[in-house]
Amino acid sequence: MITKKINIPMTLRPLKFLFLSAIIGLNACTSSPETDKKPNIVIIYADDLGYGELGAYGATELKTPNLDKLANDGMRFTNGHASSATCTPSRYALLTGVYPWRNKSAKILPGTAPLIIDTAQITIPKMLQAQGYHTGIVGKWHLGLGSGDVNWNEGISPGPNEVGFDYSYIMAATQDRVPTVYIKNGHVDKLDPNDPIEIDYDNNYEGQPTGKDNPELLKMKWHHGHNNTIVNGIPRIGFMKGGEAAKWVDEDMADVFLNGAQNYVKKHKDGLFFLYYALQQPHVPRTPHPRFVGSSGMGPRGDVIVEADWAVGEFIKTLKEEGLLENTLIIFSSDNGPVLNDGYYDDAEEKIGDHNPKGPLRGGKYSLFEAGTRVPFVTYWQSKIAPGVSDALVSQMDLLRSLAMLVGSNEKTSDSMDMLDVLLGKKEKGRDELVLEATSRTAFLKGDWAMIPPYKGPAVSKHVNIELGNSAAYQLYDLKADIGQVNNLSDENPDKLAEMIASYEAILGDNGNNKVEALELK
Ligand code: NG6
Ligand code: CA
Repeated sequence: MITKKINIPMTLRPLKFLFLSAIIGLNACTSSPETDKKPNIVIIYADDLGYGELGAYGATELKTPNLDKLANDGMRFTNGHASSATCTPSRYALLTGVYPWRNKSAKILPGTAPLIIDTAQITIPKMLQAQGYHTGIVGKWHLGLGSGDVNWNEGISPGPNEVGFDYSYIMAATQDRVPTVYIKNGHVDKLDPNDPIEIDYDNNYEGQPTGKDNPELLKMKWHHGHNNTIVNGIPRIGFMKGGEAAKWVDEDMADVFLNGAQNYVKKHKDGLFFLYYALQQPHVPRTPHPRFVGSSGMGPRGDVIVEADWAVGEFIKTLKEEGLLENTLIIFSSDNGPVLNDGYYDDAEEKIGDHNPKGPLRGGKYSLFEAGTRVPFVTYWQSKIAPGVSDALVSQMDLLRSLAMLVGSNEKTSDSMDMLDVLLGKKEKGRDELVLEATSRTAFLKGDWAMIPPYKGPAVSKHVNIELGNSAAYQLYDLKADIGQVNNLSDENPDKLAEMIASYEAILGDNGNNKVEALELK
């Protein structure tokens, strides 16, 4: 687009937009029936992708041309946050618009956990359904299924279809957890009824090899945890029996989810649709398709990021071919920050070279420091969003209310704020404040400041080698001057600290907790 070449500061962007609208003959600032048509909406959500992982966010060693194009042709947010430094809580907040710490079940879930979204609760897909959208999810779920003791051989409910998705094609939890099968609209896909599935997170099934006892059967070795049932030569978390024909092939997963996403939009192109395309990369186990092995020079972790970038490119190509790209709002982000060794020996640390997954930030996945939750965050809508960069503070939790505003819905939640104009690049000012969560602890952002209350527990997780944010004292950082959170100003600036604590406690109310929950890394 012509606009790409013109670099105008954010403050002048409204002018830029008018100017460009004039030269390209569009009148994007006044409404007409055509331009007021509701868009299709797609959320593409990566798993464990860090702030510094994309070229558009400063990566130089890893090539991500498709995501860079999306970011450079859309609004690229430099201060966009996942709600948590781990997956389940972030996904809960994304879909429900509610802080994850309000729901005590919003923690990293085993594959057998019950659904943690109340089926009466409003969600993005439910809100959009009521506005005439067809809604689908393809990819990682990790929000629990059923109401306890799921029989995997029958209808699995409640799940995505009961909280607003008309169509679902998912993995239940994570790629490293059983059950290692795809679930389509509440039924295990390709299940042979003569080979029923059993799942147990505590006890193995008799005679079944495990990662712990049978290292000779492994093509990927476990580093911590991940030593239960072996599927496809990869030891998992949890025990699984049966379901041979239904088991996924990890190396095909990117293609399977991509095809699912492409088929979904092809099928629903004539009406309005919402697709939540939840990528599995670069979460462990990192299993690039052979086409991508070696593509990054960084081992499997880099290779699956290249693979994810390719998949996003292919998906956007499909939108284009189907004539849908003009009027589809695409939101791209990640559920939490990066981690290198997350439980398998896969060369992630050894081959990282000069790539810096967290960019200039401190911490990573599981951390209360910025790299835990500050992630790539991009909005793209060819006919409505002019390319730009925004420093506004935005949270994924705000999507519910913002998308409601976009489509004319009155739905609101306790915590989701209307950031529509910010997401569309029409307004510069984002949130004033935001509570962050990481493994049941919370921290606080306000203005340029970050405050982390004292927590017991290790400063650094030795397994994943990440600074968790735990300290005996309050931490206070001026992110404007110190984005790397090096200088703790809590002693120097007691007034600011007191102000931060007061605002934070006012939001948390009875949910305030300074107790540590030990990070469960077996
Ligand atoms: C941890 C796992 C880790 C990953 C994480 C969830 C162990 C030792 N570690 O407990 O590998 O699966 O849970 O990641 O089991 S998340 O992105 O879904 O939150
Ligand atoms: Ca994750």
